[in-house]
Amino acid sequence: MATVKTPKFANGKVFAWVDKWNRICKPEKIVVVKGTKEEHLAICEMMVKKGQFIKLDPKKRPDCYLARSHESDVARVEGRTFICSKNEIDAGPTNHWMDPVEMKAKMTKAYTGCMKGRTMYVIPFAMGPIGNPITQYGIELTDSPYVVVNMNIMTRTGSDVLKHLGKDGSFVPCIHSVGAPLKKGQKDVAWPCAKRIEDKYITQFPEDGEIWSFGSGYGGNALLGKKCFALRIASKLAKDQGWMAEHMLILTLTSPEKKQYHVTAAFPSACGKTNLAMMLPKLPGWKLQTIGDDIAWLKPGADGRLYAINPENGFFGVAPGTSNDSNPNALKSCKKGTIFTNVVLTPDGDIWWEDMGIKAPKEGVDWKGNKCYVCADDPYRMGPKPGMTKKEIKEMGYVAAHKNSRFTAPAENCPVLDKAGFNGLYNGKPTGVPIDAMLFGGRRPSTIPLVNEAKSWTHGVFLGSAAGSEVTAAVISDQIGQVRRDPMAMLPFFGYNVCDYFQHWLEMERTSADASKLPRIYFVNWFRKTADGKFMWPGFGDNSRVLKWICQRIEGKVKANETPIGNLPFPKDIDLANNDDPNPNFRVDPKYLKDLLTVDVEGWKKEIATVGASYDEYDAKPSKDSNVRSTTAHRVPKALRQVLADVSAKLEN
Ligand code: OXD
Ligand code: MN
Repeated sequence: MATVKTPKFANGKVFAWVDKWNRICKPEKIVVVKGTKEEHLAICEMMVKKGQFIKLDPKKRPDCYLARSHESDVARVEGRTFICSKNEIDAGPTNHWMDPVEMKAKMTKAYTGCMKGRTMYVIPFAMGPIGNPITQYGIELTDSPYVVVNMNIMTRTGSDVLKHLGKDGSFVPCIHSVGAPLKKGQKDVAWPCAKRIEDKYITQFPEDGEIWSFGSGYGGNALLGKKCFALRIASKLAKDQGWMAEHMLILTLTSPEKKQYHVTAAFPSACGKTNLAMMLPKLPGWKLQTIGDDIAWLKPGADGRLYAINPENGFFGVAPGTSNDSNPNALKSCKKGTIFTNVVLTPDGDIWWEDMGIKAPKEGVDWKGNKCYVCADDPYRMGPKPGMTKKEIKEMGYVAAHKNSRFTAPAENCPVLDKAGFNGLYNGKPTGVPIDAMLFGGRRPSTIPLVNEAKSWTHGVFLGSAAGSEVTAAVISDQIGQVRRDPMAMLPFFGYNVCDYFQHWLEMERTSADASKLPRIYFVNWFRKTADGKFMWPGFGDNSRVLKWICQRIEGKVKANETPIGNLPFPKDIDLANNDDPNPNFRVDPKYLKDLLTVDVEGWKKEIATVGASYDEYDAKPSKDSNVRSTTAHRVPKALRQVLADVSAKLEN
């Protein structure tokens, strides 16, 4: 079959990238994405005609669509995600590795003819506001119109990017295919992808700065600006260039005295970053605004402060659990122009999911496309057959919306968006916003206190390196619910060796123009439970009580309890104003405060032992699958080992 003509591009490198893959993938047609609303909606409508999208009721949800993925393609595939650096040791013990030459040969075979019968879209995209000095650019080639319209929401796409790149501007080249060529006359399926997990590849080549993805259409695997570029490739660029690419939300907090604070927070996937980023503070007089909910790029300023931008343009949020109680601003963000994936379709052309705080329709269509019905004894649940009880549904493990079902919503819909910060501006200058505090956290039912302040930058890096969390449905895994170490919430996203990453964090202090201006570091845990499984802290809007304490610490207005693990609040210093929600689940029970703010010495001894074991593992292996002890290993920095030893010694006394 003859190759279609490669379109002309002013930028020779863009032409070369498109031309190379045109010859290999053999698409039927090539479309260069302009990034206009008309084009976006025309692609969505084309997908409706092909049965790949369902258009939602335009009155209830203007310009909104529902997609249902293949059952094999519902989350990130960490087991098929590779960092292909030249040397295995540079991928490090948290990453799967393959030799880049071998991987390229293997994947080129898979890509050969893979777009037959399909359109190749060329998506020029910006990670960050176009023209901002922190922003970076990419070109993603894909045969998935679902990817195009999601990229339109999640990044700034189209002709403006090409214009900005000019004749020789640089970009991160990305290639993506669903890996499902069509024979002549063959009808397409609703969600094309490679069905077998071993045929999917999410591959980063950090030294070439290239991303090759094959076989999956799921967001984190296929929207290559997000995890692959803004975290894996960017983390390597950041290390080489002295900045940071982190799995962090960014928010702006304004106190009743009108003082502004900027806070970032790194929590693992599906642990409430979107909820915290858009939270409605319970504390009177406090205002919170959103800059980003997933990724922060931070650059050191000449004044020693770290300045952050959100490289994204939308929210790829977890649907179940998002409700008017937990996150009304997220629900408002998906009122228009949103793509829903794997949620329930209601008979009136709207969507529904578990824990949406909205009664289930009498019947609907579940994420697999099968009918589902309201539960007999709980109007907020759905089951696969009429009249089923909550217990029966739970025992079957049935959910009507997939646990990792998502909404892709434009950031501009968010009612509390900090527009200037989102546009990378601070005091009218394109610097990004200066960060006052950085939070780490995770889902930890025991041991970890509500909030713990690091005693120094190095201690903060230690706290981040020691982060752990229960595994969630955001990844295809047989370990869901078990605690795994997830340093800085970056475990699935390091673009290089985790030990070097720790060292890079330490270097940010050593190389700072004024290290006293670096953000203060905190470890938070909203997820502590009693022995009988009840949450001890309401979370959501009540987290403003913790943020206030953090601001007071920054201002030097409140003392802390200096313990072996870090500085904890005295219970009396957690402001309990406005603690009168009629629903006890959304009220702080003061009887738990003491437990939430006391060091569980025995629990911490075990914690320290497991952190030590994770360090030993990081020291020992060149990559995740290797059984060979590396002779030239990259080691966990001595400074972090020293903190571990110090905390351990103090716990013994
Ligand atoms: C995400 C993730 O989608 O972390 O943001 O998995
Ligand atoms: Mn994430």
